[in-house]
Amino acid sequence: MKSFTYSKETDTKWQNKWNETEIYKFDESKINKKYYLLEQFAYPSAKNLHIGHWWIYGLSDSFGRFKRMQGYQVFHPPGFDAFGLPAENFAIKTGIHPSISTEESVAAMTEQFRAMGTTYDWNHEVVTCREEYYKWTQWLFLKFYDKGLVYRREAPVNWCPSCLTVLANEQAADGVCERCGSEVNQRCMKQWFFKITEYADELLSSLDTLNWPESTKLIQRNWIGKCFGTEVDFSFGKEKITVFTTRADTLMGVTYIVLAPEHPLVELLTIPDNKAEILTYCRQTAKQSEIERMSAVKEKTGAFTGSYAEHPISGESIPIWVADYVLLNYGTGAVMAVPAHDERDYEFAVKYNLPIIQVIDGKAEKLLPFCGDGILINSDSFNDLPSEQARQKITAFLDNMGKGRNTVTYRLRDWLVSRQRYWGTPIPIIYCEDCGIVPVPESELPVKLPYNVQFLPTGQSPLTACSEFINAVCPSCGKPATRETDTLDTFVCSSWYYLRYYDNKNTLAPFDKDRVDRIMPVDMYVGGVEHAAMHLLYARFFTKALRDMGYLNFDEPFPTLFHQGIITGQDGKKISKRDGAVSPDKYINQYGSDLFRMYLCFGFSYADGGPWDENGIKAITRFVFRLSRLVDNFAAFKSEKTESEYKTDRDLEYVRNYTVKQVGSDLGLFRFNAAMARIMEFVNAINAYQKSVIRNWVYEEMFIKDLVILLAPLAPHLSEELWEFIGCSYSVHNQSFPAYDEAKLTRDLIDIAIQVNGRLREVMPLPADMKEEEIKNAALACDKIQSHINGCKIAKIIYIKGRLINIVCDLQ
Ligand code: ANZ
Ligand code: ZN
Repeated sequence: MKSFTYSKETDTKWQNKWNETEIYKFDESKINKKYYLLEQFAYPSAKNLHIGHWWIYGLSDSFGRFKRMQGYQVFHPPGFDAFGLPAENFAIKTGIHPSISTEESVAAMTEQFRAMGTTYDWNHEVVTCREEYYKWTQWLFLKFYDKGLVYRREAPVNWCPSCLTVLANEQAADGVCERCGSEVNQRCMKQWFFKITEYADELLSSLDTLNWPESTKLIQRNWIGKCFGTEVDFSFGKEKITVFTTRADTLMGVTYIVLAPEHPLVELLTIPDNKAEILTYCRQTAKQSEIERMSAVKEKTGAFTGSYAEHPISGESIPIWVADYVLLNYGTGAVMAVPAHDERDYEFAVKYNLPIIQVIDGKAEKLLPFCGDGILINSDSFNDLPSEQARQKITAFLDNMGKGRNTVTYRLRDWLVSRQRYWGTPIPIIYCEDCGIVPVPESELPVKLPYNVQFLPTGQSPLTACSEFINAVCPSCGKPATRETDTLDTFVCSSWYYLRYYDNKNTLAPFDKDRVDRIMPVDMYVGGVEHAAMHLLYARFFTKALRDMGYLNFDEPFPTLFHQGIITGQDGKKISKRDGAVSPDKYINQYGSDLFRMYLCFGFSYADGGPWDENGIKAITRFVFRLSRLVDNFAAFKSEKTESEYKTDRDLEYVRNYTVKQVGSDLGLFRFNAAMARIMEFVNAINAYQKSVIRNWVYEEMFIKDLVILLAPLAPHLSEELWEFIGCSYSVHNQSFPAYDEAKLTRDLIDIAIQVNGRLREVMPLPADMKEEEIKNAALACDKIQSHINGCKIAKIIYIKGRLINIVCDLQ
């Protein structure tokens, strides 16, 4: 008799079969049962899938397999976020063209995804660097432009001196480049922006509707940073300087005004004598990053414009300063300084000898600055009011005079999308000397990335030196014109990819509205928490904007989100290509891919991750060994015996039902490690049964089948091989997830005597904790009892707890 084996060859055998039979092809006729499972976009920079990829995509795939078995038509498409800096830097180093290295990576990763045994439906693949995709990224850019949601302006931007490109605020969050760690500085450049701020309020409020981890919603809330305050106008001749404050209650304590060095009024306000000093100061500021400028520990610096503004209530003259601790992009770019009650203003006032007027009485606290709320003093008619009330009164007072108003500001800035790089979606814009900014007409899309360019470490995009690309004809007047040479941040590509998958062959539009409506929203989005403030926010913005343009019918792309943890190296740092030792290939070649997948499932918590440790693989090897012996034993026994009646085994039934119930809930919650542990216990229980004296193969087979089905999501090839080995027909992956019997979920049974009109007719072993109603139902469901009742009307049922049931009928 042939014994069961599992190896790498088993993987290949079933991968081929799955391919031939297109088992994972999405069946459009079953769209009403769709379940859209999506993992974060794969980035094809590495030539090999490393453990991190297996972790993200392999385990999420197991979740998808479970959903299939629950009867869903799972839509699980693969894709590659294929533009980006690494391929271009690689080209500068090696001379290999980004399109070649990227397509090679895509091909290699595709092979590996197949080797992993994923349920991907490759018919729906999306690769962002291909013309058929980026044409539509450009198309969408133009739609946003038409709608006024894209604009170009001169802006101080985060510049990474090592990557030689601009970074979004989100990519320079700690003042260092997210990619290379270099310190970021500021530059002023003409840049393209998406007006995400227009959606700040909705992006914030609809967070409440999302089934996301609370911590992630909080990150988005803070990033959006909604803040209520007051705008106050200080007049300067005919001009007015509007400041934003959250502390209108301190208005009578203002002793100077500060403008951001880049504020448009600075030039006008600076008196001739002070021009030189102010100019030098503003130039120095430009060299620093926003983060540096906001640093609490940095010594405050500034310069006096020589001008004074009029206080809106007292009419006093207030000196106007310029200082880098005020940022242009927040509030109005100007503040009213209240040194008695604000740390930064206090420090500044002490340094430059400016007056300090206390207007809030902090009672207990005697030292200035006192930054809390309190009772107003030195504030004329507003004296004695508590801060909160004073804020309202003062704002209303200003509003009445037309010198102030309630306002809301957001921390969120518009999304800067220009990148001075080659390997990205070209921005479809032409500059004409006569017509200015002219969008490329739809019929001329895509604006193709030219192939023949030079990759040199000059800091300039290769596109700027590519005349074939730059020289264009103005679509509006026909004169020679030039193309925009910036490309789009890759986050633009990933802001809409989830809309393309289902309709990825569409050549007329990025997607068809009806089709997208049927497949969206994504039912489960699996991705890392690092995307909380970027991708997840951008994609939500895209969805909402496209809805308002009439292209979509829903508000949120990813109502349900799961974050997997990360697998770190032994040192606790994120695993990277450098950890060559942890390439999964050696395990896969040695043991087969399922062994590796099961180890990832078993050895770590998917939600938490943890440091990589290969020792646990042995436990899985032993498990597969025990499992193989179990089915060998079963097959041998079956071949010897004939089919026969069997006696149920209470313990085995209990473990079976318990396992089905637990594994079902564990898999639905990504608790793969718990599911694996339950399945191992189930193997032990079947093992014990095989040693019992009343063993019966017909009975045993039911449990073995369930076992193989339960294992299928976690070990797709191994289970398929087992399924065939025990004589079942292809495919285990088309089986339903087993049901369990709640009644068998207790080991403690008591015998209940069942009488009909006082005569004992049956004894039923029932769970000790079964409720009266359920026990009555169980008794009535029994055939033998029904035959004694014989259709007669039941007068009453008497139950004596833990002992008997007497069914009283009107016997005719
Ligand atoms: C007067 C005042 C008095 C302030 C006081 C604070 C305390 P949050 O809460 O973070 O939104 N501010 C306004 N615009 C600014 C800018 N562009 N750059 C730097 N600082 C700016 O902070 C709001 C407060 O930050 C505002 O309230 C303003 O200072 C300052 F006792 O106005 B306050
Ligand atoms: Zn023109």
